[in-house]
Amino acid sequence: MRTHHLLCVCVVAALLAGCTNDRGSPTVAATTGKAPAGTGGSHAGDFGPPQGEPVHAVLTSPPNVPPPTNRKAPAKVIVDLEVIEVDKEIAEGVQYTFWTFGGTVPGSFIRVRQGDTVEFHLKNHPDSKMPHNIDLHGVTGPGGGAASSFTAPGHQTQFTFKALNQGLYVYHCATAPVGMHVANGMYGLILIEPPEGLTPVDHEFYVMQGDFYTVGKYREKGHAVFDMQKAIDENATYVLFNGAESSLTGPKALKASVNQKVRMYVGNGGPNLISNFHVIGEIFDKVQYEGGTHAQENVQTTLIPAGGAATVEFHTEVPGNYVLVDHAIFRAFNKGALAILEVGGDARTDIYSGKQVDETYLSDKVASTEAVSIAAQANAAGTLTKEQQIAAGAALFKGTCSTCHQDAGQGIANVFPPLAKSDFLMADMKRAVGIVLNGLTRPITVNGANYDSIMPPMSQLTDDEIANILTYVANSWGNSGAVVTKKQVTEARATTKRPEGAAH
Ligand code: HEC
Ligand SMILES: [Cu+2]
Repeated sequence: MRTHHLLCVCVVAALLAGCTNDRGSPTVAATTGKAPAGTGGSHAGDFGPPQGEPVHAVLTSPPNVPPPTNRKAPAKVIVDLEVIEVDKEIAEGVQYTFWTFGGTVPGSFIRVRQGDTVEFHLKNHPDSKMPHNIDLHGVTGPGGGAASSFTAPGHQTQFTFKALNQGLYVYHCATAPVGMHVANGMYGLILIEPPEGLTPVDHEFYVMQGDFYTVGKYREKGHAVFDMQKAIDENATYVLFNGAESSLTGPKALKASVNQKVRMYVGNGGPNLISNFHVIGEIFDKVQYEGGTHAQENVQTTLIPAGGAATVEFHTEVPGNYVLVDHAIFRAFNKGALAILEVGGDARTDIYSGKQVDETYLSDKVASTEAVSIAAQANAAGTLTKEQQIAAGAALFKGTCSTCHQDAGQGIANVFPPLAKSDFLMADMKRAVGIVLNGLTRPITVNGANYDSIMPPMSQLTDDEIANILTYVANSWGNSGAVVTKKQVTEARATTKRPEGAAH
């Protein structure tokens, strides 16, 4: 109805004034009555000198977004941003040294109004090892500020810019080697509101994708180190929302209720990969693609370039878990690009019948992996117990192996052999390590029944994950009680010939 009405307006306007065939024009024409000429770009964004007392920008950590500026005139806005190099978890039991704007990945969210004069203070913490600077894509001037903000550890610099163009912009560090600074997490978003502000919504969230490159494998426990060659080869170890695998899952999931309007400011820091941003089970009512002014409607997946952003909006109808992914789907399930929006409220069976399939679809991604982390720490400290291995193995088994072998290891007759009381398994635990690493394609007999099927190689699991899973299996459902150590798996991995196409 609404669209139809707006189209009529545009048709009338077109007859009278010559309507350009531009995607955003009907709305612009209908709401402002002006010629649909966009926002006039930087020429139209200078509303003169700042008025009133200077204000300090409210900076927020992801996934939070500062409140609207609610200002009607240009102001002088002071931004204080501190660069801090921090050790944090990139995945359960995996530490990484991030370089950050404001202590988080992505960096603090900055929100100003078009026409504001921004006095930018960049501080580099005295404990930093590196000099840093900042290039804001919303700045008109050399290097987007980078040329004026090179800041050594323990120093601070200052530069001022006028925010001429409205939009959602990425900022990032641009100190050599630029790719390394970006890959270590040095990026964030600055929103330059249109002068009239944005329409109110119930929730605003700040989500930013980035790709990470480590010497070790995905989820390999311990302190992961940046891998320059993998970064040059664009061979990401992790692809993440908000800088860590569990930053927006479990207790940290985003939360909303049914019948609410949700707006997400979604950035992509890169350094290399384009995001195919998608929310499983939702349709974006509106996408301001590329962070610009025009909007596309009814979008399933939107492309966000490295060093770009998009504003997506949708309305919630049905309660449940909605999963944010990079729909280049191995990134979601095998590199970490997955986040959850929990929508609470009453069921709407008229819109969606309600059978929940989250559990197997998302496997271990939504389950708590605390036990895995505890086991990894104990392993590093040399204090790992059988009980800790079993607890970690139980968490990992669910979703990884249970999809086929079933939750209680009972298997499915003629298709997936049982692991519970399996004579085949118990006869040779070393062989079992090889099966998990390399898969199995030859006919076997388990407890008198024949199987001639295919188990895919699970070599994406780390050595301690495989050790913990098999220890759990060996100590469950009436099995022998054997223990498999990480060392045994490492040896098996080093000595077995990798089948064609198997990872590592
Ligand atoms: C995609 C389905 C699938 C997944 C996932 C899977 N398996 Fe299997 N597994 C099979 C099939 C099928 C066989 C039998 C292969 C054959 O007939 O050669 C098998 C065989 C086995 C065997 C030897 C037979 C037995 O019952 O003792 C073991 C041990 C085993 N799997 C362990 C695991 C473990 C541990 C995991 C998780 C890390 C796992 N599997 C994940 C399908 C799967
Ligand atoms: Cu830097």
